[in-house]
Amino acid sequence: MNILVINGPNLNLLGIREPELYGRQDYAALVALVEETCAEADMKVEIFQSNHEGAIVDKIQEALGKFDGILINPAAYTHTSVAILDALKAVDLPAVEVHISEVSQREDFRQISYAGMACVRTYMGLGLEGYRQGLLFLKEYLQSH
Ligand code: CA2
Repeated sequence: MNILVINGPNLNLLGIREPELYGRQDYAALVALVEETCAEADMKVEIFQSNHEGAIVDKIQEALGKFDGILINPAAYTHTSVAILDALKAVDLPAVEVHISEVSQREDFRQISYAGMACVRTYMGLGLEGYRQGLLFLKEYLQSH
C-alpha cells in the first residue's frame, strides 16, 4: 500500500509561530510522525510539501498509477482551490483531509473546504495526531474497498 501525503502552503513553518493554533512541533516532527505511523502500519509513504497551488495539482495528477491513496492538508488552499478539488476528483484515488486546527471554530472564510468535497473523511482539531488517525483510517478504507 503506497500513500502520498501532501501538505500545503506555510505548513513548513510549523512550530515557528502561532503555537496556540498549530502546536509547538515543527515540520520535521510532522514528517517523523507520518514516517513512523506508516512504517508501523506497513505502508509505503511519500511526503510532499509545497507553497504553490500548481505544484500541488501536478503532484496529485502524478499520483495516478503510483499511489493507492492520498492524505492531504491543503492548508489555505482548502478554502480557495477548485483546481485542487478538480485534481482530486480527476485521479479518483481515496483521499483523506487533515487539518491541525479546529477549522470549524475559526473564521467564516475557513468554513468552506473545496478539497474536502473529494475526500472520504476529514480530521480536524487533533493537532498532528490527525495525520496518524487519518493514515490509519486510509489503510482500513483501502483494505475494505
Ligand atoms: O489547521 C490546519 O491544518 C490548516 O490547514 C492550516 C492552514 C490554514 O490556512 C487552514 O485554514 C487550516 C495554515 C497553515 C499555516 O501554518 C503555519 C504554521 C506556522 C506558522 C504560521 C502558519
